[in-house]
Amino acid sequence: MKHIVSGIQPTGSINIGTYLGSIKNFVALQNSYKDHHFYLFIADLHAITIPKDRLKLRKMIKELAAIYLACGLKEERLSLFIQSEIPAHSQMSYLIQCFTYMGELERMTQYKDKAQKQASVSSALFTYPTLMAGDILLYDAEYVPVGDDQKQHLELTRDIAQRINHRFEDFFKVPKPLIPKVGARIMSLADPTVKMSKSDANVKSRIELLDDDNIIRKRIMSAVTDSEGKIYYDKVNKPGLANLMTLMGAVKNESLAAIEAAYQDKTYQTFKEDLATLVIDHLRPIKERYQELIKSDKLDDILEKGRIEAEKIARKKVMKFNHKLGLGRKK
Ligand code: AQP
Repeated sequence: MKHIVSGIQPTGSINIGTYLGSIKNFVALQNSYKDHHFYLFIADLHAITIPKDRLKLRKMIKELAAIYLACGLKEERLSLFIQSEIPAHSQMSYLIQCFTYMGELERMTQYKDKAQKQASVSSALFTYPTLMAGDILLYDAEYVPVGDDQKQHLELTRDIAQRINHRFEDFFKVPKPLIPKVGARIMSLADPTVKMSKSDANVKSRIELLDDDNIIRKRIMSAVTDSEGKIYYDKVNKPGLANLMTLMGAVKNESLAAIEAAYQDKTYQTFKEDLATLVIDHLRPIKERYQELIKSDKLDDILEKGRIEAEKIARKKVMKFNHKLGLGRKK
């Protein structure tokens, strides 16, 4: 059985950017990659590379677990687990650091962006890509579905895997990225030059999956556009409108050309009203399923089953790697 691996950080309530860039894609992949098993995790170790409030983090971990399932992932084809509950992730990250160069980590654009926003930068933020590489390589993933912004980290993972394989004869499977064609990068509604993020201080920058309908409509109606008043896709000169068109395309599974054709004679107001209705209708069943899941014991059972399944694979892989490296005692 081949494996697909991915994770999301519980750094805040899940927004429509993360949903369209990753979770919606996972659901589609579960339907098209029927012979693959999914290892999906809640990346809580990644989340603490920037300090987090303890109680809020715990709440977000549970919320994210429920969101994954509420979005339509089938539990029977999935091991859903919490990263920190599998010690092999931290162990593998350290081993991988021994094969990663400072220069490689210094080139990571996400590190540079995030470090800029911090008064003091933890070394874990710097080595974050080695934790991510370990997350993937532990499970010998065939594919890793990621948004556009994680592409660089995945390329580094591939480089490290190839470097280790060169020394230890194909020890790791070299993973391939799966990047969605539309929705790979949803931008902030308040500033379309930056990515929509869970931790953006401006709540108007995003739509959260659990937002009330009236908030969703308000956010879309007040999203930044331009004064030209004509609907066509131009990412450079009309980034706000281009972002909303991308949003519509990703929710509807429709091409930008089709959206352009449907709205060429319409106003921004009509377009935004239609987009708001579309998003509200799309999120309604997700919110309903979420409310059922968050109250039930089922969620804990699924996370425990996922922990046991993931632990089995990950522990074996890290032990094997320890052995290859000559660590510990020979058994
Ligand atoms: N705006 C987005 N558009 C498309 N895809 C996105 N992803 C995140 N934001 C968008 C994709 O979702 C996956 C999980 O991301 P993550 O939460 O692990 O990390 P992130 O990219 O750092 O997300 P945030 O929201 O920006 O987190 P904070 O604010 O905590 O830094 C990834 O595949 C990502 O590409």
